[in-house]
Amino acid sequence: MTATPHTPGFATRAIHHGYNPAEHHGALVPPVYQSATFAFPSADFGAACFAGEERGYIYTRISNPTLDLLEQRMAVLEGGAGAIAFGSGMGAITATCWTVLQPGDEVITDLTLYGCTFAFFEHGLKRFGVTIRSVDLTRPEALAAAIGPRTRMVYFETPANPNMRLVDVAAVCAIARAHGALTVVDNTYCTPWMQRPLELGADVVVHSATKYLNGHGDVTAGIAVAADAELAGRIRLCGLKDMTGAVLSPQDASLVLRGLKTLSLRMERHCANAAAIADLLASHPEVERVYYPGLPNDPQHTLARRQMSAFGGMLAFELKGGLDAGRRFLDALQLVTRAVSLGDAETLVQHPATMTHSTYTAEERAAALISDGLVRLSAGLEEIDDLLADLAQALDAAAGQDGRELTRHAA
Ligand code: 4LM
Repeated sequence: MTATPHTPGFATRAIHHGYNPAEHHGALVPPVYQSATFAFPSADFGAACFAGEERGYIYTRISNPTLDLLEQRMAVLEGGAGAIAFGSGMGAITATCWTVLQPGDEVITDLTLYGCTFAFFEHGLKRFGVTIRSVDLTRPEALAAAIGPRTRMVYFETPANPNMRLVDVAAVCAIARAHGALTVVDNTYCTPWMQRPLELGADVVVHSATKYLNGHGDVTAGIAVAADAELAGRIRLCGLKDMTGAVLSPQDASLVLRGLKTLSLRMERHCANAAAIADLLASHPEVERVYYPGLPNDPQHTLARRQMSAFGGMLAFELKGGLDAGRRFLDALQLVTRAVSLGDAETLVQHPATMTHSTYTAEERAAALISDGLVRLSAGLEEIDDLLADLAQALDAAAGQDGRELTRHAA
């Protein structure tokens, strides 16, 4: 009787997949191949590599052994056929689009996108003859009504940055596929630890690896993972090599590999801290509304339970005092850090309308359902009591109350 082969779990793969120390002089930590170019053993071998007849490293803008390991690990964690590493999340997004889009194509996006992704589509791609149409993808029937023969790509984030809108990945992918369109999902907020869009029918997943995947705020990086090996190959040779050149440095790839080793542990803590912060905010009299899919009364709680295995480390909220109260809140914080980006060990708070989403005009922001008073929070890894105390005193300051009184009703 032969034993069924054991499939390693997520955390094990994030630590071990694709690397055998015995093949590297026993080095426990994968070496950094800090080399831009690679020597060919002969002219014929070099030519064969260029022709795609031999598998060999040529030049780091195409591939590199350290990047290769990161790509293999991300492909297996997302359940894809191939991954391509980039120097930033925007590199991954733009390279994917440059690979598959032609003038005359249409892209359907959700109403809400990260600010620079919106700017790339709306102020960038449009100049090259691509039509961008924003549709409320939280209602799959709206996509079914809007999609047409020119629609080449459906693109969204779930949860969306910054207002936490959730899109039903399986429903949207099914409609896109039936119309011959590719679905590209930005999985930055979730990471494959808690959501795997390729398993729900998406064609490409993109990431800002700057965020949770690296997790330590010291690298900008991006990843695209394709369900199909042929598409992954085209994104590498067209989108990365020729169209953007947005290559990740081997040193930075090794930092992302280090980050991946603790992804599971970190995500558990990010999620637990976010849940406790959401509870504090939801019960605070100065808070108008909390956007966090883990709250049982959140309109998208059921969908979150269906397609995510946890509720994540991100949330957003509006204060009763609007924009002015938000400014007072941000300025009163002492431990929680005022900064853009997300997924770091430090809890970060920022104001989308004047920071990450200031690429939108006021009208565009209103259409994207991003209110001027919205505050976004990325729950870090600090002790939760310290975070709750700082947030409570800042909420009190935002309301113009005395700090000690405030802390009492937050308890
Ligand atoms: C931020 N975000 O929100 P690079 N996709 C998503 C993102 O949140 C981001 C990118 C792509 C923020 C940066 C300042 C959902 C970035 C772009 O920054 O190019 O790695 O990723 O605070």
